[in-house]
Amino acid sequence: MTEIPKSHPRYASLVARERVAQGVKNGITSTQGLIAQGRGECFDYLLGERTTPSAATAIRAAAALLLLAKRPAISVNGNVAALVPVEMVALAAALKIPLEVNLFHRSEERVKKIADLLREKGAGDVLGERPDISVPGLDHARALATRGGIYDADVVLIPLEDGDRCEALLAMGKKVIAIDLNPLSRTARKASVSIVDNILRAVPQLTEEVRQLSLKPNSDLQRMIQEYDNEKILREAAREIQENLKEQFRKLI
Ligand code: PTJ
Repeated sequence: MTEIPKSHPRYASLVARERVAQGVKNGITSTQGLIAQGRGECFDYLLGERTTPSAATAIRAAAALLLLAKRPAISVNGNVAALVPVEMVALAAALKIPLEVNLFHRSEERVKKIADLLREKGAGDVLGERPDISVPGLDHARALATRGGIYDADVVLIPLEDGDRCEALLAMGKKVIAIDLNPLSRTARKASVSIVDNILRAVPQLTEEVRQLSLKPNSDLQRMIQEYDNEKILREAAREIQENLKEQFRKLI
């Protein structure tokens, strides 16, 4: 990996790039994952590379939803595994649930490499290597699922995904939590809770919220979910981008 000095003004962004590039070299991330990372970087730039107030609200609602779920599940793809393997293991441990590998550009070799990486980072149970059922309505490999995992879950966390599976999981009656820097993406627009933030910042924050909210009574969490309005959160995310751009252009012009 290229050594990035901590003093570099674009340290976090360059480290993320290195992780995804290394993920491709190690056979964990698809080559298409590089393009997805580039698109994400662009939206992060528009957001001002920070967890905005609307994203913080969505993260809190997501934590409440995961804690109230009877069977929550977490999906991991090649970009997620490259960027935040340790952090995903910590989130799964805080919720006491397995991680499930699910890929769009699926190869059995890549599924195994990701599952091995997660186990190496401390994951107890990793699903996805032996899918035994399909999510209805999808004609691609993302349909593959595991009974007892995503297939039977009532709440599913799907970071960095295209919109198809989000819609198919919703059609199965599940609640879906997305992490996606693009507030205009199909996933973000359809999800029950859309966290418009970089996964690097969002997942540690989500784990922290899970730990804190687990100390609260269920009635408090239920109230939080009742009061949560995802359309309003997306409108706020759009406004936060607008405000940031106005400020940046004011400096430029
Ligand atoms: O490993 P695979 O085969 O399952 O493939 C994974 C990718 C990400 C390649 C696949 O799911 C894909 O093509 O996704 P899309 O359609 O490019 O959507 C990914 C979304 O995640 C885009 O809206 C990006 O803006 C967003 N994104 C990219 N990087 C980040 C991100 N969101 C949060 N944090 C990021 N670091």
